[in-house]
Amino acid sequence: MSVQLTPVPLAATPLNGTVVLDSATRIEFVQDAQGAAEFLAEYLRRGTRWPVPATADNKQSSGPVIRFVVSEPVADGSAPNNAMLDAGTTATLFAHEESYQLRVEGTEILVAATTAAGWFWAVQSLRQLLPATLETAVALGEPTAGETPARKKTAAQSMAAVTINAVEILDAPRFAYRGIMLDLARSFLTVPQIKHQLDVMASFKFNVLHLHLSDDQAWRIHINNPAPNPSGLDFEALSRVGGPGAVNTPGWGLSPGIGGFLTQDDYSEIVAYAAGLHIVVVPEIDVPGHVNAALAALPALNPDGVAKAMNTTGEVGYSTLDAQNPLTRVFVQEVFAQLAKITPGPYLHIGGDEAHVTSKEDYLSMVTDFAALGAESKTVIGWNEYAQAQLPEGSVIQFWHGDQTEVLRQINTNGAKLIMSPGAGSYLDQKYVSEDPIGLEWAAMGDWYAYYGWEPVLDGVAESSVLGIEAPLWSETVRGADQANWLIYPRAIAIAELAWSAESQRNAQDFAARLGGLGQRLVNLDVTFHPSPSISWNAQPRDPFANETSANREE
Ligand code: TNX
Repeated sequence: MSVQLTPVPLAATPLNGTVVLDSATRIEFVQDAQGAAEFLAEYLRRGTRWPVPATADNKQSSGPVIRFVVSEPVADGSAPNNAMLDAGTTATLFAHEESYQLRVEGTEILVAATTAAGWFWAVQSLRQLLPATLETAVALGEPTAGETPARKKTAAQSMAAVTINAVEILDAPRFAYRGIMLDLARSFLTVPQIKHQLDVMASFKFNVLHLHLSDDQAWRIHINNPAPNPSGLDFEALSRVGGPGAVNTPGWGLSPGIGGFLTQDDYSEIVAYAAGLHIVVVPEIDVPGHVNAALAALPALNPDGVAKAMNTTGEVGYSTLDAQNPLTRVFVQEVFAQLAKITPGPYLHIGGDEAHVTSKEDYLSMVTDFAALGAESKTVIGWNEYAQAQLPEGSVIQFWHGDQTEVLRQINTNGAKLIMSPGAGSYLDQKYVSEDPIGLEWAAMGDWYAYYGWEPVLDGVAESSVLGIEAPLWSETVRGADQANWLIYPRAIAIAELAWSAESQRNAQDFAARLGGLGQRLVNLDVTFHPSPSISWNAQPRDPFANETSANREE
């Protein structure tokens, strides 16, 4: 088997000997690498109880030392030298802003990159070269139940020494966009649960968290009433009326969906925490369909001026905004503007899927307008149906199913970029097997293998038009973080490798062996993964369904 790293790196060359880290281990960093260096220092301190001083100097003194440096430029021949890569590959590799080099040899570990993200991903790789016991959480006697970021825990006792085999790793991602989507609308997750998810995602080099914040059943982000508020729309009713909603029909999930909403401060807290992990948050407000909760909160958006009743079934495709109502665009503009203002990332997701009761003419006119409104401050993303509309140049299309004609037209004539989220192969809400207690089955049931083995570049599309891959977790049947993690892991790890690793390095058998070795790490991170029977796991998770009563289970 190759080096024990997932996603598998572009190149890993075993070197002679080992590096021994102990309580004298220090970290030295160039200024730009401070964030990653301090992340690692804190990680080592908590996992080992060593002091691990981290300083911005470069004394070149003897080890054990972990040195964060700037990658040498390639052109002058002083390129990182690696037997597995020719000079051309090395040059391309090191032109990539997220690339890094990790050299473990003698008494030091060299962490080389040119960007904060590059150093940070190097640290995530280094984590996996260290013992799983450093992933401090449950194993050290402080169960978190998914409530607290696991890496905030501290080891019970000081560790003696850690030995790492000497190795050189050169790495860079295949795709720039590597995401997971959480559907907060059908069932809510709390801020600590979302932060925990971010911690785990970062360890597999995911760099996007897409939050599905509104749907028929609920509205999950507080919107303030603007002052002045000439439309008279009571935006604060969105979270007041729509916040408590969730999928709540027998047969959908083992227990009722969970309500709640994020204040704008909650949202900003998530965004800031994600930024510290080099993860960008993409907020989604789904329009013009999937809007029943908004129509329940704001009567004036309805053609007859009467508020819809909240609807907490799992049905889709029955609601629509009214293209003829002038308040529709006022509503969308205000919501987008407030969300854009608290979103430092470049993207705003405007939905656009399954508007089955919107006439084609109304759909095209609304989505064209909504995309233009979103594009005033961000690059818009929409589900692939929205490719029929007139989109601003360079918009992003998230492909989930159906006809590709309009998608290809937008890519080939309007500079659109693609995010691949095919139902079969990336949807994390689908069951593993039909007996599963939760999950849907409309797209395709399957385990990690089905998520590992597909080609993300569509026929007729250049690889450069594919931004990346996102795996969505829809939550009609998912209750809380443990059940979410059971559906997400290990399949999202397959997606992480598909999104990060070079096609030439991917191998299902090798992946399966590495995956089994991640079991203890996931357990220590308090991730209640699905113990896929085809994998020989080195540890088993606790039961994510333990809190469901047998009455619930029989439903
Ligand atoms: C389709 S995927 C939807 C969601 C559902 C999901 C369930 C997409 C853009 N729309 O509204 O939650 O199927 O798998």
